[in-house]
Amino acid sequence: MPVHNSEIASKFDHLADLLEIKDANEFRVRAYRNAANTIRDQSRSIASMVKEGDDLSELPDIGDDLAGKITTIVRTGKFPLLEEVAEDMDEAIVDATRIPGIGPKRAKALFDMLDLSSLDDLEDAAEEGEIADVSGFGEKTQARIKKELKQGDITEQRFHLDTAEDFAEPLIAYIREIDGVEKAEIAGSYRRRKETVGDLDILVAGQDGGAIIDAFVAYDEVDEVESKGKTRSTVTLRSGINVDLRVIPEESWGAAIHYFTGSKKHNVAGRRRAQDRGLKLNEYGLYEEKSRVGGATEDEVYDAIGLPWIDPVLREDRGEIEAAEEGDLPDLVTLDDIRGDLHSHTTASDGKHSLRQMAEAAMDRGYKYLAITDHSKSQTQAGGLSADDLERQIDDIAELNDGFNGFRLLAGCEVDILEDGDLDFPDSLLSKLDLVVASIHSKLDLDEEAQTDRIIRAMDSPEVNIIGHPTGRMLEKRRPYPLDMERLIEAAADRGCALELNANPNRLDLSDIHCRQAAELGVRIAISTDAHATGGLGNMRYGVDQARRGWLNRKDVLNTLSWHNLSRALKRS
Ligand code: DGT
Ligand code: CA
Ligand code: CA
Ligand code: ZN
Repeated sequence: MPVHNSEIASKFDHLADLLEIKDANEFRVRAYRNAANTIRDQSRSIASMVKEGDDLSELPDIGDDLAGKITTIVRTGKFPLLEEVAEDMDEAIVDATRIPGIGPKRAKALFDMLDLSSLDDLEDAAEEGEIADVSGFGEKTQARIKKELKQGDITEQRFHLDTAEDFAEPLIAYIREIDGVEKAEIAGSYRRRKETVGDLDILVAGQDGGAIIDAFVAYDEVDEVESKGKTRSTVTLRSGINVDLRVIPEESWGAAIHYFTGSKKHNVAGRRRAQDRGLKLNEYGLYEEKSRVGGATEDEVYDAIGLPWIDPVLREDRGEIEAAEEGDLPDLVTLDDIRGDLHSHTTASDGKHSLRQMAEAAMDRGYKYLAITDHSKSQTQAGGLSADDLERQIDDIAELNDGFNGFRLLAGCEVDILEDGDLDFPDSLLSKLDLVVASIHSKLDLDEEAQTDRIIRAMDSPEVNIIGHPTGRMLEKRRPYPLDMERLIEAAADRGCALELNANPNRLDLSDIHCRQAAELGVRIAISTDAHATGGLGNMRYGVDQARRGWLNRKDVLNTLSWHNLSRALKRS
């Protein structure tokens, strides 16, 4: 089985983390991180590029040395440098980096200063108030560390949906080819398109369970077999993700896929409705007294409990059952409804491709428009544009647009929101743009009131159209900054400002719940990829899935509008 892009990328990221803990040269660390991003953003499989003899050093940020390392990983599945660096590494420090807000550098500093050797030590130090005394750390960080360690979930790994896909899709294709498999589907949180998944739940309809499971555990990427029976098996794949597989007879398909899709709460609600109707619903079927009355299809299951079929993305027991009962289910937005992308970067700031390359990639996706929103001047480490640079880019975009037919680049900017809520560029400059995304990239640790005020002040500028990645969360890495989301959403509604649903699978920021709250108050959502390379535009589908989990329909989403209507919607004043 070929090595997936996400595996290669996470090896480089991991190496960068370890090197940071070891105080390695900062440029070297950055080089590995950039490589990880490039690899993750590739729409093509790096493994197949290696197989075809493509020159990897032509990829952005990949030199001969990195190309060689990638080739080794693809050919052998191993990364000797990473193994070498990991050898004498203190595992506890590595674990500590999973506490949101504690990166490799800070984890190392804490362990050194307080002479710690385990997470238990760290928890004790937090309890005794020693952390607040270390320079660079305060009461707030100490309280956070205490809280995170108490929750005890920092060592329970969840997988980003895109990483899970890298492993799940080839696996399900393999399973469908096994003799005797009539049907196979991935259920659980994966089918509900949740932003992170704990494990994969695979359901197979077939007769000879034993033989099917033998073939399943023989799959190349299976690293460990935890259990193996006639109807069920649990294994761990190379990535560390667990897979639960169950084999059932085909006549139970509907009841079983319904059960294993979940969520648990949705199931419980469904079972209760069945009981109210004198029926029993479980993973094997629908029963009246002792006899089976259905359960071969999901439609049959829902029909028996008096409901239309409910899309898996809605099955969280957040009112979908009541809505279904009243014929009030949302008409969910689809990827086909998306007409363009409203947040992207080019080589002018920290992107990897030119205006023209980004435009062509957007046209290839069938888009009518793409907003170029490079960083503003304060973002020096991300190559932020000066006012002059931006003026020049506006001209360049106008010139390119003259040559396009039925497509346009929108001149935009991802303008930094400064500490006090001021913007990094004056309104007089921003007013020359088609669209302005305003984002926070610094001072992430303000308290809730200050941070909320800061964003609301930014929205006071009538030039701001969209708040970028509104909560700043990085899934499994950084919690959202403290924000009063209700107040923020109300302020956005009052001002006619949209909120972004950043489609990058590492962010998916806004959350499903906040998308829904925003839409209920009439706030439009921009589903944007924040692409830093042409391949990044492909992340749109994760954003759309998340929007669907947030009950959004087409009219809730800004970038389903034609350019004609969008240009009107962007005029706030
Ligand atoms: P995950 O893996 O943490 O991302 O979340 P899920 O939703 O995939 O949960 P998982 O893998 O524990 O179980 C898969 C589905 O099986 C779950 O969504 C609903 C069903 N299920 C599991 N345990 C129970 C249970 O105790 N009661 C009911 N009604 N359903 C359950
Ligand atoms: Ca699961
Ligand atoms: Ca499971
Ligand atoms: Zn951006």
